[in-house]
Amino acid sequence: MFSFFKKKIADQPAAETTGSSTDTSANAASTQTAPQQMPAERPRASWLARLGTGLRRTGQSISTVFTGAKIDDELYEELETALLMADAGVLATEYLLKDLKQRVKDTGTTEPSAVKALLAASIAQLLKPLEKPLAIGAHKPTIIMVAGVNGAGKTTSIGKLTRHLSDSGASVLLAAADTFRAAAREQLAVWATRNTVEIVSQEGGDPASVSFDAVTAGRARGKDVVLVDTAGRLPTQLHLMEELKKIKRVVQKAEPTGPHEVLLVIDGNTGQNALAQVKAFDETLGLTGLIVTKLDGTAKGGVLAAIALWGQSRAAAGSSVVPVYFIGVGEAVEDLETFNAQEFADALLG
Ligand SMILES: Nc1nc2c(ncn2[C@@H]2O[C@H](COP(=O)(O)OP(=O)(O)O)[C@@H](O)[C@H]2O)c(=O)[nH]1
Ligand SMILES: [Mg+2]
Repeated sequence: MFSFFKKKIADQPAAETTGSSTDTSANAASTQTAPQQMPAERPRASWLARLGTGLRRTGQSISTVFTGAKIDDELYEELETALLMADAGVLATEYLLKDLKQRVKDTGTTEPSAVKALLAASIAQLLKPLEKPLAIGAHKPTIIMVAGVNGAGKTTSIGKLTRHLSDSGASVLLAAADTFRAAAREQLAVWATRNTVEIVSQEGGDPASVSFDAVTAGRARGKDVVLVDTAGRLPTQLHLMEELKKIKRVVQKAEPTGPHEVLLVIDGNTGQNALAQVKAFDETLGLTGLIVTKLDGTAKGGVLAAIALWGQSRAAAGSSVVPVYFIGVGEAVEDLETFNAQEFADALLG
């Protein structure tokens, strides 16, 4: 059993302020659809196949460690190297090696090939706290702000999410708050047309004011979800990080309970730098979740282990873990799916 989104039904439905809209929407047919029913089930089996293919490069070098004849120091050393090469990071690598050795001892395993399954279990357990379904429906609209560096896959992921949301019966409004490049606005507009959802966009507009307008319009039109696309930026570009804060503040002004989700999109190829990005964006914005893209074709998918270990330290300090809501293994709409730790570990070492 699988559902793409977890839907909470609001205690009190949000008040509808106005009934009509006059803007240039891609499609006016997407009116209020209360997300009462569970979304349709997706073909998870074909996703698992794509996930396996996507993670092949990261998994291959780890898997070869287990082709030897015996479990010895050399095997563990090779595994250490493979995990570091996969960008699991020093701390997560140490953690996994220690945990694996304990599992080998506890189970009395003597075959290297059997150690691979133990590693899969160890990885699955480490990644498990990162699993969390994105909840839609507790607020109407649920406002989701999306940030990240240039080219991480923000706009594409928003497009894919829009499709999944629409398919599950939620009405979506897109906010083209990446006003930096005209092409970015157009790219989002293409996704809006493709998914027949409305978009709020402004030529030469200010990102905060576009966001404000979109949230206001989302409320007025009774949308279930407002997705705010933002321009790419590096955490070191302080004025641009300030701009993100401003967008968040302005969203809050338009809807005091929002934004309900602040997502960071990270490129799986980024390796250890991805963790630095997560920390920096979290410090500025207070992240509620992650989308990890481009896990296909990368040899650095181990970064999820590094993120999980960071989550452990946060949890130990009393903060909440920043979950991985979705992972992307390709450019097609079906290549973005919910993150599942067991599936990920199995696909990695399968
Ligand atoms: N292979 C692969 N490409 C992706 C994935 N997600 C996004 N892309 C590509 O990455 C490029 C940048 O994506 P875009 O959404 O424009 O990034 P943005 O600058 O963060 O908005 C585009 O060519 C996307 O098609 C993914 O999961 N796998
Ligand atoms: Mg973009």
